[in-house]
Amino acid sequence: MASTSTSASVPPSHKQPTVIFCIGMAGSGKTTFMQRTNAFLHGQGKPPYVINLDPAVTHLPFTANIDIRDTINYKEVMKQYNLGPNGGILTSLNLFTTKFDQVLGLIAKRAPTLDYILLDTPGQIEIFTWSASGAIITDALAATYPCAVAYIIDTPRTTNPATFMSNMLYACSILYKTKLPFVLVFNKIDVVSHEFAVQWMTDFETFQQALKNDTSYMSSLMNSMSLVLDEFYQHLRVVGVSAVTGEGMEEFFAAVDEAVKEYKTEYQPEMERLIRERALRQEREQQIQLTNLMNDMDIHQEQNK
Ligand SMILES: Nc1nc2c(ncn2[C@@H]2O[C@H](COP(=O)(O)OP(=O)(O)OP(=O)(O)O)[C@@H](O)[C@H]2O)c(=O)[nH]1
Ligand SMILES: [Mg+2]
Repeated sequence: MASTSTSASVPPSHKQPTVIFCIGMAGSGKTTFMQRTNAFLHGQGKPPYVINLDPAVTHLPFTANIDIRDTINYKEVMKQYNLGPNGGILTSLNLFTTKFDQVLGLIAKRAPTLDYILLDTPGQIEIFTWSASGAIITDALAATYPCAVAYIIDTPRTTNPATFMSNMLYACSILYKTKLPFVLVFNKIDVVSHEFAVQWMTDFETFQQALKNDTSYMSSLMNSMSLVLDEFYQHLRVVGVSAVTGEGMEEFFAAVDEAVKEYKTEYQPEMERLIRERALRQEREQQIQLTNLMNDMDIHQEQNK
């Protein structure tokens, strides 16, 4: 976990907006969900601070306060560095991250008047979740503000047990990588209800039943994995939403409130412990260096006598 200078400069008494990272598979509805969340918060009289980190998006259905596309031209980056589309997005994000201290500065100025900061991430999920830039951005924000990951799932495309399982494994890996409180957002419930998913997650038997028709070796593998995932499910908040109709937005924000509590009781103390440990280690190293220097000086003086 990275600490930043801003974390030290914000007194705990200051109002601190909650940061929501919208992460999910390509086409799961992250950008539409951002648009809906933005509209919902405007309706509540709590306009959020909106950041777009997707350099490849052609049309944003909301106005972003900070847009990666304002400073980085993704097509130019592809040309200049001779890259394909994914390499281009990753390099654009890396270039943007080198200026992220400026973004933190802008956010810090606005933070006292804000309730929420929303971040949209690139369609290719691993570009954000498995890159150094993604880690720097999440860690830098999480060092200062309460953060939650909204993991957006395309519900109609997750009704198959194998697809469901792989999506959950991906979510699990992101949870363990970021260590941030998680909200599983089953999107597009105007098309398919997320009830089946809630059942699979809360009642192991129903998932077993769904797997019964599958007699391949994958079936027994999934059986075992679903047992492993049971522990993961225990620590999650699950909501169903429709980014198109706006259904489920109150439930989503109730889940975010819960996630913020978890941030304060689990993530923050752990982060502070790591910062204390690092400071102690640095102090010890300085002490050793000082002792070595004193010893060297003693030897030098002895030789000159
Ligand atoms: N029916 C329905 N369609 C939705 C919903 N949310 C998003 N969509 C549609 O899903 C498609 C993808 O939505 P986006 O918001 O672009 O998804 P995204 O995750 O940002 O996509 P990338 O950034 O390209 O990965 C669009 O056609 C949206 O209209 C929803 O709640 N219901
Ligand atoms: Mg998008």
